[in-house]
Amino acid sequence: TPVDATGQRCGLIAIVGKPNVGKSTLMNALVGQKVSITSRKAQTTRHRITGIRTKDGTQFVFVDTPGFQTRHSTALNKSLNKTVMGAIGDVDLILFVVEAGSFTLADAKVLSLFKPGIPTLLVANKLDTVHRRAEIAPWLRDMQERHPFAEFVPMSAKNKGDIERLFGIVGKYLPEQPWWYAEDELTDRSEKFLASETVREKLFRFTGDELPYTSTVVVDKFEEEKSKQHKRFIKIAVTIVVERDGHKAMVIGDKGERLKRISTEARQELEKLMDAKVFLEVWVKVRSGWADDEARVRSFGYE
Ligand code: GDP
Ligand code: K
Ligand code: MG
Repeated sequence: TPVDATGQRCGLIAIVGKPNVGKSTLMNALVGQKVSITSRKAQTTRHRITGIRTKDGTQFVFVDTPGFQTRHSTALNKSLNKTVMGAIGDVDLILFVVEAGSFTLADAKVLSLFKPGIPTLLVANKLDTVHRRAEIAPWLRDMQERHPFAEFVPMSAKNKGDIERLFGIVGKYLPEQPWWYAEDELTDRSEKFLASETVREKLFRFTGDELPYTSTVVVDKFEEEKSKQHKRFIKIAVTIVVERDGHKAMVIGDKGERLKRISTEARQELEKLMDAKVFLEVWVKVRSGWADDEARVRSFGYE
């Protein structure tokens, strides 16, 4: 590794783990609240970069892996995981996130995919929810036997002090090299892209494994309105495109309950991400069905 005269450090850190362990929460906490600032810079690497934070002479480039699937070994899931693994194939550090005190089959499957040689930290997240703290030490010893983790970081992504401590630990693993991005760049993804990804993530979370990954989310409208009262006000309309009637029913749920949940959670997350008021409209459409089935179902972010 060439030593950089400026003394700058910079590197890629993958945040990996099964769904719901707190990867996105951790990501947001690490990148800071204003991930809304986007860059028009074309993607110069093969990596799926979602968040950048530059502090104390070090540029941390975090790679989020939201789509990691472990339950079914379908061809699609395999290819999805391959993409994820490809993206983290040459990172400087892996943050393997689990819930403190827990290690399930799904966690084991994710862990089994790691290539040897990349330093991996065990981030034992949600420590705040662990009531029996005495059980953490024996659990950590057990984890030590499962994988040669470089370090163990029991923490809570919701605790600011823990986040600061994590920066100190992660920084040591990043090589001395010039920064890749400007100091104030926080993501290389557009807000429009973030909108579709966020809805897609909620869609998958709330429909479980039944919904095929062939479903997509299309952004039909993304408009920033001029507003004197609010900080920013963004109107977004997206369409969830599914293949069959049955899938549409699945997305909409009983009395529209599921679609409402998807859109509400997506809107709340986008408001945080973009530091703005968001009006989100979510439509569901069957791509290859009867003309009658094109009847659209609407769900508002504001009730
Ligand atoms: P992901 O699917 O791995 O990206 O998980 P999320 O970041 O979406 O988090 C899943 C849930 O866990 C959310 O309800 C979070 O608020 C919650 N969560 C994440 N980190 C923590 C933590 O440190 N403590 C607690 N109590 N909850 C957390
Ligand atoms: K998530
Ligand atoms: Mg996530």
